[in-house]
Amino acid sequence: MTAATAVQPVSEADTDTLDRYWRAANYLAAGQIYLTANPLLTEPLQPEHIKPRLLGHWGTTPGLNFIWAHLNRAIMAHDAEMMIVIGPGHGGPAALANVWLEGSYTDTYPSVQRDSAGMHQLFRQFSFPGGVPSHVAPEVPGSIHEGGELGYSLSHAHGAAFDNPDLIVACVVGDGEAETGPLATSWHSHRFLNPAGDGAVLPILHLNGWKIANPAVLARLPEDELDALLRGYGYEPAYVTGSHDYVPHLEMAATLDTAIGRIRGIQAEARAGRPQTGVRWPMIVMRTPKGWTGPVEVDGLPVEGTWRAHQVPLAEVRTNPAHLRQLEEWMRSYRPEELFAADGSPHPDLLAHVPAGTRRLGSSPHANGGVLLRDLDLPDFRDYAVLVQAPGARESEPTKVLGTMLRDVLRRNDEQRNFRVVGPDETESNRLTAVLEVTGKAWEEQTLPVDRNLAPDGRVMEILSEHTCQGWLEGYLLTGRHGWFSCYEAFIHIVDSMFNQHAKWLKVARQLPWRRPVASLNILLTSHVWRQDHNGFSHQDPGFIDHVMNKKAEVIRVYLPPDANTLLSVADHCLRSRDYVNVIVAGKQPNPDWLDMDSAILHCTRGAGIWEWASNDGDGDGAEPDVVLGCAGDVPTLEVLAATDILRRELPDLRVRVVNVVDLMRLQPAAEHPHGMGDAEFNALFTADRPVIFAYHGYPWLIHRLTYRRDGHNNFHVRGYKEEGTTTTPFDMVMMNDMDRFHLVMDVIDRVPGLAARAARLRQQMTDSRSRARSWTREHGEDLPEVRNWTWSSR
Ligand SMILES: Cc1ncc(C[n+]2csc(CCOP(=O)(O)OP(=O)(O)O)c2C)c(N)n1
Repeated sequence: MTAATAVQPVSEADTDTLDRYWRAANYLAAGQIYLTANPLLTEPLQPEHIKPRLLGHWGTTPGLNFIWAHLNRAIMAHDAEMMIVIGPGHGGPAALANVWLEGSYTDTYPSVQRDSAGMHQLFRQFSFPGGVPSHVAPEVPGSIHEGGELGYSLSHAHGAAFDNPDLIVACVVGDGEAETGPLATSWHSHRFLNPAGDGAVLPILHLNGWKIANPAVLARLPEDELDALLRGYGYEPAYVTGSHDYVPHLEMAATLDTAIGRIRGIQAEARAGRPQTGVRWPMIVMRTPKGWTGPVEVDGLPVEGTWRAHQVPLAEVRTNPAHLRQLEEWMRSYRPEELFAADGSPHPDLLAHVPAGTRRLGSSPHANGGVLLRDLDLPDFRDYAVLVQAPGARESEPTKVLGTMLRDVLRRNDEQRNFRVVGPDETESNRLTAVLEVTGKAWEEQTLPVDRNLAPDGRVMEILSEHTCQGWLEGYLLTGRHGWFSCYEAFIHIVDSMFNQHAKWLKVARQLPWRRPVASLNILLTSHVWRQDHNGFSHQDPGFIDHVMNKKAEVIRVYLPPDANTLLSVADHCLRSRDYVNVIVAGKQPNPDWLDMDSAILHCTRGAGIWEWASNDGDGDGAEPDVVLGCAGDVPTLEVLAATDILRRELPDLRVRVVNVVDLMRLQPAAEHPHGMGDAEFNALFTADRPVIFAYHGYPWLIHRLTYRRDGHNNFHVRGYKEEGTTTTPFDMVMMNDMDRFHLVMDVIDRVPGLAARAARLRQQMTDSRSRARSWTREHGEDLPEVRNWTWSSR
């Protein structure tokens, strides 16, 4: 990176070039929205040249084109490496126009050349069946941010900037987008951005005044109030204002020059060992009309500079000759004959400020992060194994054990700086504390003597905004790095919608051969539904798994490791995987260690399997089980084993098979999910005709949803979380939801044919045990000793 250098101010000739480029981009954007033929307007516009369905968003587009044109110049003038994140990603026509003009589009899609045939194709395919989406979707080179769901631009931009010291990420924030919760909190992201080791983000707040139908709040604030707000967020705002009559090329160029100079100045100081607190990063507030340069009025109503410009300013072009005429006048106002040669290629002079090769915004390798992805240097996860001499003989805290492995992942990859751990203030609460032995928690603001583990270059990132955590990590992953997100299970729902968007992105990206695979998004859910001693009902919701299950099977994985060694094995697998969202649910409380490491690896490789040591079916004589006890999740596994213990003691003739499921997707049919089991295997495991009592970590109907096509589905009886909870003991919690060992035994008695009469006394004992366990908690404030101290006794 070059240090702050004096840059030639732009000349009038430069602004003329920039303006020609801008006009070309605006022309190409309008053409995409409207035209299906006659792209260069070589003949008068006819209704048959117009698309039958007019789709797309014009309003934000000319402003985006203006920004892109100026970023190009700044990249060249400052020899800068830049990337663009477009918050109002509905402005797809702008991104497509620019990547076509700069040649990135043709490099990515050689069938769309920079000539009239290519322009025709560019126009026709936009928002057209079988063509390309109207947004800055994965199909658009140079993008890591769809923008369809507003709010995530700044957090994505910061994720891209972390550990990319030479990169400046220009981030366009819509003034409507700025009203969203995620965006509002993400202004603080720079407080976690280290000028020495990270790149920079240059926010460009696009005050075009309107959303779909309403004014945007920030656009209507008195200037001093807006300025105070942005300064309060820690920025040094600079203002660029344009209007119908005035295009502020000179101001924009000078403002970008100052901003980049300032960024480099801040970085130079920090990199020279003179870090400062309270750094004020530059940002630009660009106030220009919505639908700038488009129709001023349509049918006597104002359009340019109003909400009416948001989508398609002229709606009836095919049927209304006045609209058709107006469109032609509008498009000809850009003087395409001055911008494009007869063969449709852009005149080389208007590309004078367009950078070359990978400096083009549409060709940034950071925006196709898989090309930069380096494998993590992973330790051997077996080295962190807990010793298991007999199943359940010892306990450990699974996430604490995992923390030691993650610590070493951080340590081993410290030099390549491509792994971060994010979480909303919970890394220690989630018992991943060991990671802090090798790094700090990122923090650029003031510190107090009482603070612990804060460090400007910390690789653990904590902000109490699940949105920002998720956005940072998505930006980090999509630019070719790796990470780990740990979150309280109930509050991961805060990012349901962000998860949706990321899963959609992955689904589409996987179908684009030029987008290289990126590291998976690993989400560890802990402090889960069954262990809420401190908090209770508000902190109980295992429904994220149900939500995740709605997404395309090829990008979704859900793991429920029952103990520490299986968690280690699952984590290793997830850290090596690509292009998935891996959801791992694991407890942080002391939990029996069931499997030694070799068995854990075998079990995780199978994904679901019979726990021979717990089962007594097939003992010697190969007889079939009378009942299958299924379990998925650490607490359900504990309860199933405790129930098995009772059954084997009290009903020794009953043949019980215990099946544990660690990879939830194994339950699905093979046709539905790549991990799905074939029917023969499923029947062998669960039988086609024996009762299956299944204890599941989350809401019970998910297991039904996953198994409804199986032969034995009618025999599946699932216990899980029934939305009952409060601040109470662990066992009371499972009893409240009828997933306790006593209830599972009752379920077995009720479901195994012939057992009801034979085991009536045991059933009654179980009811009594539940009552006793409940009264004990009321009297003593803790669980019954026989429950608390229960351990698996192998027989
Ligand atoms: C979270 C979310 N809520 C609602 C919408 C619907 N929507 C699409 S564009 C838009 C207005 C956006 O305004 P702004 O961010 O200022 O963009 P611009 O005016 O530049 O188009 C809205 C509300 C959305 N895309 N995402």
